[in-house]
Amino acid sequence: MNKVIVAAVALAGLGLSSVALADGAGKGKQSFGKPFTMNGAAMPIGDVLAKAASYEGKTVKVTGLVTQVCQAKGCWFEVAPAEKQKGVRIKSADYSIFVPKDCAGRTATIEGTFKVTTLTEAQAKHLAEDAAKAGQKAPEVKGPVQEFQLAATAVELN
Ligand SMILES: [Cu+2]
Repeated sequence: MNKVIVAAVALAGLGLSSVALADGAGKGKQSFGKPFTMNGAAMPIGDVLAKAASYEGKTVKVTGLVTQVCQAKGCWFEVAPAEKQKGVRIKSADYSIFVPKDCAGRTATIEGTFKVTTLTEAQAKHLAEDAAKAGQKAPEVKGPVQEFQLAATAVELN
């Protein structure tokens, strides 16, 4: 039963991401999810991460560099102040946002709810494997990992 569901979700994800890839070929502006509801400029993600505890559970509008993307389905991506810096993992609040798998290096603006969470070693491993490109080895993961997450409702890629 589980396998059937996973296969169905994977197929749905493939369909959606191939549409997104076709749209994203020119790397213009792309929007995903619902419209933004917060007016005003997005905060640099570094400002939020520097005071992570005070943003726990809050809805924020942030911007940063896409540093990693789920290579399985594009169902999550990571946004950081700069390459090789700790960032925040962005997932859609209701698993409805799939971004192009090649969007690393682009600037993203996201609205969503921020939280600090702890991944089990198994979860962290799974996500590291998702991020590894075909033929690449996932980085090793040991023990639980603290991470920042954003449950996104609106995403814009530039
Ligand atoms: Cu994924």
